[in-house]
Amino acid sequence: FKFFMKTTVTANDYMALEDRYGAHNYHPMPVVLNRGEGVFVWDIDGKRYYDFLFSFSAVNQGHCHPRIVQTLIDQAQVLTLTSRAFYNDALGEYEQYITKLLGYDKVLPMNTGVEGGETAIKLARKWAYTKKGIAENQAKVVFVEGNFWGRTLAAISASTDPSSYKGFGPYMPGYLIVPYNDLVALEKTFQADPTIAAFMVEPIQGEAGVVVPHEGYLQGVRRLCDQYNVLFIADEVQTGLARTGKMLCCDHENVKPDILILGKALSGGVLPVSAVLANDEVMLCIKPGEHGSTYGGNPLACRVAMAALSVLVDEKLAENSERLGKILRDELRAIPTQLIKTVRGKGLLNAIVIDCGEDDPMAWDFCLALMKNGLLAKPTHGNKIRFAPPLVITEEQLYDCIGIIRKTIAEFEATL
Ligand code: IF1
Repeated sequence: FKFFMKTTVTANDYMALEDRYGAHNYHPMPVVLNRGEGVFVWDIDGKRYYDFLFSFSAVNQGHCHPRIVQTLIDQAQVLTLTSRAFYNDALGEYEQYITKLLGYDKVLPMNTGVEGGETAIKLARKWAYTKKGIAENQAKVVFVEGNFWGRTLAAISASTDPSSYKGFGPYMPGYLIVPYNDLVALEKTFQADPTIAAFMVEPIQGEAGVVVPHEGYLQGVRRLCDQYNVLFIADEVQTGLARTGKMLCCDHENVKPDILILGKALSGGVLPVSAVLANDEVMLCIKPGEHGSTYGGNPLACRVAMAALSVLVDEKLAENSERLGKILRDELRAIPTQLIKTVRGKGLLNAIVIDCGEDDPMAWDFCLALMKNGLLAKPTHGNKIRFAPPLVITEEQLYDCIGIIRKTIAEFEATL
């Protein structure tokens, strides 16, 4: 209908359409996708790609997982939204399922990841005033340098990345920033200020370029939070749900956060579904009428989330992620090249750092070369490229991808 004057519609037409009518808040790779299945996506010309960005790690279960999609269709034909003004027959079942699976008393359902973060901070503040005895409006939340938890005003107020926060002030008060992966600085901060309600952190920093803290960091955070009566909030929106080789990234250090935030893969990429989990001591600080969301906890989302979680369990995707992640890092490190400075990650949440400056277009150009050879990835912060394939990827497919990466590096270096 839009293209009625044209006989053939090209990728450029679709890109021009977005450029003309959509806000310019993204700079996408020049590829127009129209189909996805498992580890693959296809562009409008029928070319197939391995998706190594995996919709920002939201599609752990693979694109259009049949069981998740069937659940979506079945529930969509019955009941989609009731609002929380009434009970529905899916929410309680889902709440029981996810809390038993992850070992928390209660869950608060939201939609996007950033709403999960907002919810966690509201919970922490309420807890600080009602349980910790902090004076009204004095509660602080501590974040780390390089944190990323979304685009709302509360989230960008915590950001140390000018492209996230600059030009959007004034900012949310009551925040403190400490360096990442630094327990000494964290303890000093806790010591100096008795009005701290919570410390919020990603167990591995995603947007910052897959920054993995030293072993023992999360245990240290747990110990300091206990010692200073500060809530430990883990943002596992990106690291959770089998992405790093365990159901939760915190499981690697056998650490249990007081508040856990999940999103992204909680729906397997079909709907925005997020969740905040906590025990009663914290969760019951919020009373009826004090927090909510039109779509949070809707029956469609609940059924989809149960299906998405059960796929992770039934298909042993954490184990697959752990095993194939090791192969991927070993193989990438074995490539004889000057192009890659660092390979890092856990499970199938990985990144390579290209040996160039953050303003150098080399990583972007390398991603274009990967794309030409059938693998989609996108740089972040200039020179870091995330390699986060779907967790349903097989060993054979992974070696196929490593072949593509090797070949692309060889071709790319020949042009330098
Ligand atoms: C964008 C990265 C991925 C997140 C963590 C909360 C949220 C996110 C740890 C908010 C969101 C996104 C959003 C997307 C880019 C992206 C991203 F580059 F930042 F690192 F996935 F790889 N906590 N991450 O990573 O979740 O509200 O978006 O559902 O452009 O904002 P959301």
